[in-house]
Amino acid sequence: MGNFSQQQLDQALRECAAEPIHRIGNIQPHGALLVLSPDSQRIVLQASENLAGFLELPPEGAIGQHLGHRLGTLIDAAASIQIEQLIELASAEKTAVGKLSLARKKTGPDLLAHVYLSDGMVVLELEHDDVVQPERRVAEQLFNLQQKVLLAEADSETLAYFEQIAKLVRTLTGYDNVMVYRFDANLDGEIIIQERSETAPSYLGLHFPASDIPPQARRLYEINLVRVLADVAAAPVPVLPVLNPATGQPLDMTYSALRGISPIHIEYLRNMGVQATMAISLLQNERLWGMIVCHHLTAKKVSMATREAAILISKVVSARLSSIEALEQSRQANKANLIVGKLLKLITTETVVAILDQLLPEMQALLDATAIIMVIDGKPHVHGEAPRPEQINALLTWLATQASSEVFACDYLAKHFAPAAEYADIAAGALMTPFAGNQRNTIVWLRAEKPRTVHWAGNAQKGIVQDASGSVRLTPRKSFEVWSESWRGRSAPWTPIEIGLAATLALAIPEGLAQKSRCEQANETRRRAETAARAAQQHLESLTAAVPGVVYQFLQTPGGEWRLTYVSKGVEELFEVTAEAACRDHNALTECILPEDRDSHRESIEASAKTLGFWAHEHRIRTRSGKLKWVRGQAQPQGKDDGSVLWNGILSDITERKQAEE
Ligand code: BLA
Repeated sequence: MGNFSQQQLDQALRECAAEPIHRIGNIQPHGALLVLSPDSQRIVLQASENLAGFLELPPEGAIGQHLGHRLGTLIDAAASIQIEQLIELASAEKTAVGKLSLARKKTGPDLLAHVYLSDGMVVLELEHDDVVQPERRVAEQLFNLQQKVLLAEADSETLAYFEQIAKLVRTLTGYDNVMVYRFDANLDGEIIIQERSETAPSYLGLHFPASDIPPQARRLYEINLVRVLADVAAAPVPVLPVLNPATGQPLDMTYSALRGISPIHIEYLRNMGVQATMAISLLQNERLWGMIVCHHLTAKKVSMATREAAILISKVVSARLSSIEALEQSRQANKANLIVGKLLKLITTETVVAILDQLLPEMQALLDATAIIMVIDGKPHVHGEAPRPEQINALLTWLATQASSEVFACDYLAKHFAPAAEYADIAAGALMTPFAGNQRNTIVWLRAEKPRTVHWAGNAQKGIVQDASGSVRLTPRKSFEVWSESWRGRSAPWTPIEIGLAATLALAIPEGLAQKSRCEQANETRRRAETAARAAQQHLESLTAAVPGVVYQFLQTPGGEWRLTYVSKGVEELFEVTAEAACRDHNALTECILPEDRDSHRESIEASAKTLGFWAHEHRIRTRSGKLKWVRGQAQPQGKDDGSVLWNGILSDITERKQAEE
């Protein structure tokens, strides 16, 4: 045992899932069934082999007839009208139940009818109204239920509530054992409440693996809310002909109250020592949340009225479960909204790092995680008790291969990603939001290991068998003796609400922050460029300060305008004009030139601009304070592509030389 590959086990599970239980082709023998054509003729297309026990007519006599004609001798006009009314009701409500008054059938009990539609055809299921279960009691019990439901607090899944419900179901139905069975996120289940007779075994607190109820059965139970199996030992009755003439397939009995139960499940119940069952679906927002499973140690039929009451219980409890979830969801959504609101408030004024400092702890707490990693433009920002950076990088790389458009949730990382075993104590579970945009923006929550011992009802491994050909099959295990397994490397599972919250946050937060981070990066680049420019300027200043005279850069625009683009500090000594004033307006310098030297000065510059020849000129200036000075200018022009000319040059004070010459 236990030496099978995952592939073999998956194949075995697929085979269980492929059994078409809703088209099983038979019913339980305590009732009979007729399939009628959708048209007004109501021609009988199929009938159960035991029809004679209910309508005193063998199936071969009924098939091809229509209700109002030959069958008319059995189903009289009054009953025909009742059936038509039930069909009308079933068209609106999926199923309908009523008593038929059959004039001919004076002997024996009345007939109860259950009507539903199947691929457009009408299915009429008949049962004898002989169950010793006074309807009045059912009504009383239902009244009781209403009261209990109304009095119960509506905001938590309290065990006390389910205990009440289990007690109610037990008094209503009389089963030996009534259990509330709840699925976890992995679809394994646990008996959370049990109300039983002394002879029924206790399963309270025991777990049952997901494979006990294959996926097609779960889907069916989301539609058909109550299943009754009256006797595991009763031979099922075939519906004839096996293939429905309209569909070419066995009849779709999704809504049936009499459907024969899968032989695999019957074997399961036999192994458990159970002879009759009823199972009531409990749905939370249309997903199977759990079931009320009823066992009886001997054969047991329930009346249609009781079955209808069970459907009502299913609906009432399901409505409550849905509203509890909705309440919890809106509570959590409010918390998520607060976080998003905070982000919006901070995003314009704070840096990404400062925002993350504030948001990450709250986001971590929201999903009850041990650590959170916010990946912004591929860069992880970590908060909480997380694995080492290189471990996080490896984990993120692996998670990226799992990414899809849906939230990825895993409560057993090491099973799928072996290196995670090293740090399971701090990160055994991970939940990752879909990548936003084409950037790797995502949020990853990590959860620590939650070691625990799970008590199973039997070891499901014992039900795995290999036949002579080598293929592996799952069969119901023989023993339901407690079998304990210690769970390591797993975290608490992620609930649908948490997964929904993560999806909500994923919409707002990583992209917003990535945008912000890109802005910050752009700002940072600009700031760096400015700093670099300032540094270069200072460098230039320190160089030019060491040069005697004035270092300058002078520009003639394509339009012929002149501008000093740079002038060193020396200009203040030479011209008594600040460098800023000179750059603002070069006339601050040219106005100092003596009027008789101005023309030659201008002409020499124009000539240099035209020929791009080296410029050299000597002229006199008078400074603000009245000093007369000789200035020599020399500069190398450069012609630019746009037609402008740029000179880099030096102005020097040659007064002393001139005076010496004179
Ligand atoms: C169905 N299995 C079920 C159902 C339950 C369980 C409750 C639904 C029955 C119904 O709605 O009437 C399991 N029964 C349990 C559990 C308890 C219980 C957990 O009493 C706890 C107290 N079953 C197996 C294996 C397979 C399998 C290995 O163990 C498949 C290979 C199949 N289970 C199986 C099938 C059904 C089923 C096919 C559908 C039965 C049907 O509705 O026809």
